Amino acid sequence: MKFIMAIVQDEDAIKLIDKLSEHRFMVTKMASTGGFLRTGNTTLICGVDDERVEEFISLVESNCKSRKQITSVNASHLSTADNYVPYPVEVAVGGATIFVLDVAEFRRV
Ligand code: 2BA
Repeated sequence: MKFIMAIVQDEDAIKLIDKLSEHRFMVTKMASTGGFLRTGNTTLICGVDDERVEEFISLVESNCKSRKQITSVNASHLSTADNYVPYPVEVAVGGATIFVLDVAEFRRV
């Protein structure tokens, strides 16, 4: 068994969870926040049988879009201690960031 952690955009989360459930994957949804954009995203954690990992990943791939977001960063070369100069940068977020870990033991009690 593998432990999969998939970080997805909030906009994709509900549809993806519906699809995963349809395919009989067990999913736990957690609210999370991206460290770079400091905006909300969704982390799904799932225990998946080894032979179904690729099926899981292709469902994530087909239900999570890449989107562009604008964020402000500090232009340090233009800023002084009391003069913050933000400038906009565009970043591409997603489809999804997926971690697949080996499970040493899985029990339901
Ligand atoms: P955020 O940290 O808010 O990052 C949002 C997007 O900003 C990233 O999209 C990436 O395109 C860009 N980005 C992140 N850190 C950057 C940096 N230091 N400099 C320039 N651009 C940067 P994604 O790569 O699709 O990541 C989406 C979300 O997935 C991230 O949200 C974070 O919550 C999570 N994530 C991605 N890689 C991760 C990792 N190696 N470990 C833990 N979480 C990760």
